[in-house]
Amino acid sequence: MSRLICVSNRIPTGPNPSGGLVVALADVLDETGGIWVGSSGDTVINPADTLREIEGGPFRRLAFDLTADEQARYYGGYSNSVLWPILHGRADLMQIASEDLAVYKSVNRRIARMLAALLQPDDRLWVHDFHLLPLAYELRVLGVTNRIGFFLHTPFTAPFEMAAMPNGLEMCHWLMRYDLIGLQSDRDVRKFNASLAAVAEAEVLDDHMIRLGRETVQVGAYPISIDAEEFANLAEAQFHKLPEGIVKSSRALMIGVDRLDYTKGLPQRFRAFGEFLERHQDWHRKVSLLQIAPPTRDGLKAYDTIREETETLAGRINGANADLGWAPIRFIHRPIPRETLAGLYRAAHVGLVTPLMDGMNLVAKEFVAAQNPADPGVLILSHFAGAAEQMEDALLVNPHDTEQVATTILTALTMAPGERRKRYERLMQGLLDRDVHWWSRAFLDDLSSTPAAEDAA
Ligand code: GDG
Repeated sequence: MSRLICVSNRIPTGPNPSGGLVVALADVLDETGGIWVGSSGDTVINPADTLREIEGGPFRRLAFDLTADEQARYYGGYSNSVLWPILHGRADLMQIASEDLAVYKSVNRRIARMLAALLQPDDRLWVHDFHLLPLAYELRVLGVTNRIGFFLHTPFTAPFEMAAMPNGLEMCHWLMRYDLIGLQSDRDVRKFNASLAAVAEAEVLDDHMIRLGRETVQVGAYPISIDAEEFANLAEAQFHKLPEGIVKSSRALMIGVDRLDYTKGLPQRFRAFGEFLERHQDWHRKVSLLQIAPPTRDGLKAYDTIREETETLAGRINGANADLGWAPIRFIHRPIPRETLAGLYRAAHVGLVTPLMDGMNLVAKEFVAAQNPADPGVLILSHFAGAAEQMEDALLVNPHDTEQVATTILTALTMAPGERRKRYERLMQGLLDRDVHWWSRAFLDDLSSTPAAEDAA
C-alpha cells in the first residue's frame, strides 16, 4: 500500500499522542510507513527549510517551526480571525489584514517546499483543515502530481459569506488543486457547490464533481466520528471513579463540554437554562448544569469577549437562583482529563450540545457513546451542528430560540425510560456503523480511486 502523508497545522505530540485524528490514522500511518507532518508549536527566530524528526511515538512524525510573527499572522490572523469566523457564518467578526494573508500564503509555500523534498511518486497526501487550504496549489506549482486529499473540519461557507471574504475567488482556485475534498455533511457539500458556482463560476458536473477551467475536483461528505466502542468502555470504567457526590447525587445533572468559542452558543445555552429555571421553580435544587469550557485561542479579541459574556451570564443566573446548598451552573474554565470527561457524560442525565454552527461536534457523539444502555441520558442537539444530519434521534433544537430550548430541557429531564432507551439504541447503532475507522477508510478509499493527475492530463 502506498505511504500516507498526513499534514495538519499541529503535529500530535508526546510519546503516546491521542485525539480523534490520531486514533483514525495511527494504523494506516503505521501500516504504510506513513508520516505525519505538522508544526511543532515552537516559535523560533529562523525556521529551518527542512522538516525535523520527532523521535518516539507510534508513527513517524516530522515537524516544522514558525516564527512568532508567522504564528500571529498565519495562525492567529488569517486562519483564526478570517477563515474561522467566515466558515462559521460570522463575517462580522473577521479581522481582514492583507499582511496576514501574505504570511498565511508564505507559510503554506514553505510547508509545500519541505513536503515536496520528501515525497515519493506514489505517496498519498491527506491535508487537514483550514490552516492549509493553499497547500495543494503550492505543491502543484512545484510539479507534485501525487494524489492530494483535503478534509475540512469546519462547515463550508455559503455563497453570500464567501463573497465577504477578502479572497473568496482565490480560495476557490486553491481548492480546485486537490483531487478529493472531504466535508463534514451533505449540507456542506451543497454549500461548497453553490459557493464555487457563485463566486468562481465553476460548473457543477454532478453533486460530487465540480469543474473550474481545466481543473476538476471530487467532493463528498465524510462525517467524522469517534471510536464509539472504545469510548463506551472508557466511560463505563471511569464512571465508578467519579467523586461520590456526583455518582450518588439525587440531583439531575446536565452537561456541556465545549472549547470556549463563540461558535458553541454558550450564552444562548445559559439563557435558555435561566429561562427554564424561571419557568419551572419546582426544578430548583433538583437540577444543575455542569459546563466545562477549556480556554482556546487566548489573546484574540473575540475570545476575550465570549469569555467575559459567558462568565457574566453564569454569575447572573447563579446570583438570581442559587441558595446555600445549590448553584444551578458550575462553570469550569479549564481542561479536564479525557477519562474524567467520559465518566461525567455517563453520570449526566442530559447532554446540551447547542452550537450556533459546527462542522460536526464530537461531544454529541461522545455523550451518546458514554451512556449506560439500561438507563441512558438524553441528548439535546443543535440543528446547526453537522452531527444533527446523522443524529435525528436526539432532541433537535434551534439554539437561538431560548423558549424552545427551555421547553426541550423539560422534555429531556422528564422523558420516560423506554423512550430514552429507544432513542439511545438508534443513536448508538449509528455511531457503531460509522465510527472514526469507517471515516478514514471511506475517505482514503475514495482518494485512492480518484484519477491521478498524470492520468487526468
Ligand atoms: C473541530 C470542529 C469537528 C473538550 N473539552 C475538553 C476536551 N474536549 C474534547 C471533546 C472533543 C473535542 O475536544 C472537541 O471536539 P468538537 O468536535 O466538539 O469541537 P472542535 O474542537 O471545535 O473541533 C468540529 C471537529 O473539529 C472534528 O472534525 O467536529 O465541528 O469545530 O473530543 O471531548 N477534552 C479533554 N478535556 C476537556 O476539557 N480531555
